[in-house]
Amino acid sequence: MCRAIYCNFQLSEGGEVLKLYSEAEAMCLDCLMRDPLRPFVPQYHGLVTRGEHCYIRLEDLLRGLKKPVIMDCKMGVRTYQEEELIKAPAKATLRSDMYQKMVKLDPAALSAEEHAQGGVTKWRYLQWRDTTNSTSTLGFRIEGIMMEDGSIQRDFRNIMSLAQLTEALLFFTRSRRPILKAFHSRLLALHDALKNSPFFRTHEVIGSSLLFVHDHSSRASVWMIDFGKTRPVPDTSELQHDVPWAQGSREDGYLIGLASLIASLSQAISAASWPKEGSTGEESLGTEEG
Ligand code: I3P
Repeated sequence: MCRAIYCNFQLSEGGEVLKLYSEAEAMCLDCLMRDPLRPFVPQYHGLVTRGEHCYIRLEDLLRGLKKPVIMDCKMGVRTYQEEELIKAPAKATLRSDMYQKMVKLDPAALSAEEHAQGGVTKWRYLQWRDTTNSTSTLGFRIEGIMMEDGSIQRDFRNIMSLAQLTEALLFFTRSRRPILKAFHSRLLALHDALKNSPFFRTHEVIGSSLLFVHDHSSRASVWMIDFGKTRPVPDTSELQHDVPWAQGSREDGYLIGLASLIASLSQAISAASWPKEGSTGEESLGTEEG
């Protein structure tokens, strides 16, 4: 989440957010400003140069919020582009950092050859990563949650089941029903907008997140962010986004993730209505519920 929200961002003088320029992302944002999805993405104000770098000028989604709590959900059944997959065998740069992350979580997932090399390709890592959490099965994963005090909780990144995701949503919202309901309505509206969006029909949306934000005053919203790995499909093609991916189809499973999120929010709303005896709704997360 830190990568997505702050690490390559700077605050500009006008209260806008500056994000390091990417041609692919700028093209997507330009297109989105003329699409039914516009109300769901940060407003794009063009480019600006600061020193040696060029930046994308974006609406600050946190403006006016007091001590916001933020959750970043990375959408889709995969987080690598098909072009990464095609290039992978040819451009076999080995990443020792990614190998180390795999060793730490699941050394048995690595082959003897990979252990001997002490490195894996990025594609190999991303593909493995997508199967160690809810990405490949439920079509999204929680990348992280930023608390009121600015601390970032990443314990959610290996969550696999819908029940665990519901627990995470209850933790994130402190079981506050109005916030859960606001997120639920916003996602239903997003679903309608996606169905009517020419942009969505014609783009493979990879590595893009839904950013959930709320604060003490119960202001709550959800935004689509991060389009650096989103690519247009060839002229005559259109994607469905709600079918499993098969190599060559370019399907991203974005709507599978959205349906899972909506289902999880519905469960959280029911759970928030009937708090367990003695429950504050603020229990710590991390327990598997079945
Ligand atoms: C990172 C995550 C990011 C990926 C990044 C990985 O791993 O998969 O999506 O960036 O690659 O390190 P983790 O989930 O363990 O944090 P991209 O989505 O931009 O490819 P990077 O190290 O090459 O930036």
